[in-house]
Amino acid sequence: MQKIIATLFLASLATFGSVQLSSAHGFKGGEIFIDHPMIQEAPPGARVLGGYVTLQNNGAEDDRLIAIESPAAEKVDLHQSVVTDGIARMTPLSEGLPLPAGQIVWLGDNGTHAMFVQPDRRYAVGDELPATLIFEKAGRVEVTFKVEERSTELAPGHGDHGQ
Ligand SMILES: [Cu+2]
Repeated sequence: MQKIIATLFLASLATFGSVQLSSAHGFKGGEIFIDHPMIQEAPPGARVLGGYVTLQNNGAEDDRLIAIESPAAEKVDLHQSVVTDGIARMTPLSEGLPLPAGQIVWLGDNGTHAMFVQPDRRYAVGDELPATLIFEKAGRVEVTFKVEERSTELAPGHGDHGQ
């Protein structure tokens, strides 16, 4: 289960403070506040892009991110990278990402990420990708992922995946 994570979230803000400030953007779907959906810039020809987003459940009921769709990619998977003996492996988040009532969850914690497979073109820093987040209760919410500079803090080993 995902651990929630005020502390890690704050740590990430510290790490990416300037980026966060310069490109903060948020969306709202029902009781879910969707903060700062971002994608890490990848080298030309990359077949996958890693996406990250902060999800704040302000409601009284638990919810769940069950899927992401994007017209800019062949498909989007929810993944978790687990590093075992120095080798990163991807496992699907088959139950989605749980969003307990009153909690902030970062898709990005513990190696979790959205994987945009086969993007339709190269996306560079500053570009935007449209996507729809699909929640169990809050339903479908349209958002925009912004492309930012790559950081090794996110999804260890992701660069080795699928390339
Ligand atoms: Cu992945």
